[in-house]
Amino acid sequence: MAYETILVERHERVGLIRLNRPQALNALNSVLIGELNTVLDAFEADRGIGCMVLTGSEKAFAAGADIKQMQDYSYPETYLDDFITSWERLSRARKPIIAAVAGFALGGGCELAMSCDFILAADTAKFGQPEIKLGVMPGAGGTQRLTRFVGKSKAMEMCLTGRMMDAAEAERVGLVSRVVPAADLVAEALKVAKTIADMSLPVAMQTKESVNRAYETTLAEGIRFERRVFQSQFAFADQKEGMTAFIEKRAPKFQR
Ligand code: CO8
Repeated sequence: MAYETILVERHERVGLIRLNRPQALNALNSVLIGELNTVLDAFEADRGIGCMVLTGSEKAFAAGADIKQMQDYSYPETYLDDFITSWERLSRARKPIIAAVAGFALGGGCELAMSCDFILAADTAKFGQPEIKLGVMPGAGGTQRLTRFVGKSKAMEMCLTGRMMDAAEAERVGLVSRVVPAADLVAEALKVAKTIADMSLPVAMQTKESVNRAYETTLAEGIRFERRVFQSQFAFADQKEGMTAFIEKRAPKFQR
């Protein structure tokens, strides 16, 4: 299927989604979010996909929500249209999804990247929540997710001044998992995604769910949740296969 604002590729068990509005530095409009959500639904329903990668162009992951679309929005419209709620589909993805960020990830673009499970950055990446310069504040999770990633002091400074953070700073403060040369970004993201896609799919999904619990509950509740899920994994054939393969010194063949 052809889309107007994204490009979609399959690399064996990895689904690759490229944001593709080059004329607007991949600014996120409602068509793009709708198309992204359609592809996420399709990849999630597809047993042949074990991991996803979301990326942009060399110049921009996404330079934010589309300012030209938002400019004339009224408060009743934002409320009645439930503006932004459709963006939550990404954070509800059950399968692992990696953000591969080169260039600008600003405003809603930074929020979109933070809604993925982890961020792999090119050395050209620049992150920021510049909404305050437009007379608004982050509205798709920026004040909450950035604070959890980098702590109060740095998040407060970024949101109050709108300054950008480069890739080295983003790695130092834990916003991104790793920085790689820009030319290698997508290949490296696909390689990491393949590693994940080759694991047991239900175990990878449960691992993601469990790590996310760390953000949503107390430590004691999170530990209890983890233990119950871990115990239940002894019902999977993949547990027998994984441990047997180790003992037999061979690669495991997980069911999908
Ligand atoms: N929206 C719409 N168009 C954009 C956006 C954007 N966010 N960013 C860039 N563009 C367009 C420019 O208008 C320009 O178009 P044209 O050629 O027609 O004038 C084209 O992309 C290229 O941009 P520039 O010429 O500005 O390129 P530069 O390399 O000079 O600058 C920057 C790059 C620094 C990234 C600059 O474009 C910029 O500052 N962009 C805006 C960044 C920003 O403020 N982002 C936050 C937006 S608000 C937001 O994301 C709120 C999210 C809350 C949730 C929203 C839910 C929908």
